[in-house]
Amino acid sequence: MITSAAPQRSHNERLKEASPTLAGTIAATLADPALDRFSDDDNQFLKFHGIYQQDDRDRRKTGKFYSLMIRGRIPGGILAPASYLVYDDLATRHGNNTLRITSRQSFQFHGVVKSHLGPLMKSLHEALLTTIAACGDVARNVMAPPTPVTNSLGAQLLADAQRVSDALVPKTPAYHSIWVEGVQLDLEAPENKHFADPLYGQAYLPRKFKVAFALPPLNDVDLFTNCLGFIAIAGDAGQLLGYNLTAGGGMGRSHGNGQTFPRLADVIGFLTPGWVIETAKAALTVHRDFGDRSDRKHARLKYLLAEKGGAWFRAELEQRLGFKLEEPKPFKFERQGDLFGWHRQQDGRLFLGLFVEAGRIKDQDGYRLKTALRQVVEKFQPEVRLTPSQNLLLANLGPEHQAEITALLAEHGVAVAQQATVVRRASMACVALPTCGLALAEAERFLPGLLERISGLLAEVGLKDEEIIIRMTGCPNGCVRPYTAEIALVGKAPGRYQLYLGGNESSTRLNRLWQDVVKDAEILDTLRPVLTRFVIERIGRERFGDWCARVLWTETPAVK
Ligand code: SRM
Ligand code: SF4
Repeated sequence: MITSAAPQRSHNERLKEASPTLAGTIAATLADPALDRFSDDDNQFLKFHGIYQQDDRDRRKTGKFYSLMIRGRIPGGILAPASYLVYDDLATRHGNNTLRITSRQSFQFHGVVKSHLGPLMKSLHEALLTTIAACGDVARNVMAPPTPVTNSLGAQLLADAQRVSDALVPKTPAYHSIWVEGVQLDLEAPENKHFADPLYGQAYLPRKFKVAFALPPLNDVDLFTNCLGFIAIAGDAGQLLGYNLTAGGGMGRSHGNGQTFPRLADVIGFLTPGWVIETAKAALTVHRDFGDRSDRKHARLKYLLAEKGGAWFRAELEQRLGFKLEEPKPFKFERQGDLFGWHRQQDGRLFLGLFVEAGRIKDQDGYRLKTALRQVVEKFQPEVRLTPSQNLLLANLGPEHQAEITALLAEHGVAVAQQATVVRRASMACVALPTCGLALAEAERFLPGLLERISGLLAEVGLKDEEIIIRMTGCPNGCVRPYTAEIALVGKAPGRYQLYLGGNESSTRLNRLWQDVVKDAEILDTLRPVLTRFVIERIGRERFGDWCARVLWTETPAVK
């Protein structure tokens, strides 16, 4: 009889099982000043602690210059003023004096050298902040709508997001021992050698797991791109009835590997608010138990949904929960994005939405956003909210301070009215070069200049004030969710991008590959004829992405 051998577990799987505390030899390396970097295996463990070892790719010709990227765990992107000031201060003292708002409502420090890592992490901990599970094969930062709502539904939704985030944090003792006590765990001690996380077990998940909450009609969290989603369903009186559960979304793909693809999540069923935590945990264990542990490119939950189907997932979930989900309730997403400028909250106080180009809070030339924000937060103590579009909201401000804050920002070159063109405000770029080890092309450093030229092109073809959602990534991993944008440029090689067209305003549709290779210098010439046709052929106020889906897709076969 011929039996097929079980597929071999990947190197990462064997690592996790061999060192389930995720301690590795991080503390020992940290304590050794002669070492300028962590070992390859420790790099894998570091991710679970929210840390990536990187090297400056601009300087590779002259050698490898290592530094660390550190990512916070900030559920819903909500920070008390004191916490914001800690992040700001640590970026100045230990990082490259910038803070990077991520596309999942967190902060990243870049450029932290090894000798600064320990002090930075300890200071975060002392301020009751954490980076645990911001990266790694675990549940990542939980997203939730950042726009302030003071009704009970909004508050309950944020509280649920926070509770889910807390419930999915791994319990390893290594985080505390390394970053707080500075002690290398004894890996041979039985309690460490045989440590098993109560939720994740010894091998954690096959891959990352992403959770988001959304409040229709706004889909500002890009809900369907997440592994697991909770769509709030309101009753007639505006109360929270419960959530529609979604599962199996994800963006990441690889060039030349047709087995990898972006996918929008399926709507699975409806649950009442009391079941949120148990449902999130049960869904995570479905990924834990069934995800592919032999091929990391095929290990996301989305591939299980794609191959086994939503009904299978629902049945697995119900079996673990011990009850049947209700059928999904009707809902409708209409738009995404942030509100900029001054807005009144329902409680009479104000919030201020600030556009942050590619999420980078910095001081540069006459634009001193970092200093300005520090002064505003110190003086007026707003709650700070990071948005999934890499922007920032200052919430709970008294109307009496509006003029003074506007003036203070203006003194630092930060405008409150007309912060950026409409197309720039709707854009996102991933970090890419010089820090991201996976970048094939520029993104954060290239998009601002490109948008300048695209704005010119839009004016030229008669679309001056047209909002078109444009996203750029340095590789196909999809870190700013390019596959739901109206126009996406996905890095293929230095100076070369794939061009995708046809996402929509509510982020409920994937775009399609329109051109496989566009040189950076030719992007405008490639877009010009398409935009010109759009102006002639659009129906009424039809958006660019919708026109692409209605017209372009029907006349042109999808590029393979
Ligand atoms: Fe991402 C890997 C940056 C959101 C899909 N991502 C990376 C790494 C860590 C590169 C690496 O593995 O060496 C990047 C670090 C760059 C740097 O120098 O800082 C990186 N990802 C980011 C951030 C900072 C992009 C940004 O400009 O804002 C985002 C951090 C979010 C956070 O706070 O947690 C970020 N990454 C995303 C998203 C969007 C989202 O989650 O909503 C995605 C697509 C959604 C998804 O997961 O499917 C995403 N990142 C990936 C992937 C592809 C995973 C896959 O399924 O194939 C990788 C590569 C990997 O994991 O192997 C990746
Ligand atoms: Fe790096 Fe690619 Fe993610 Fe951009 S999309 S940050 S290049 S992994």
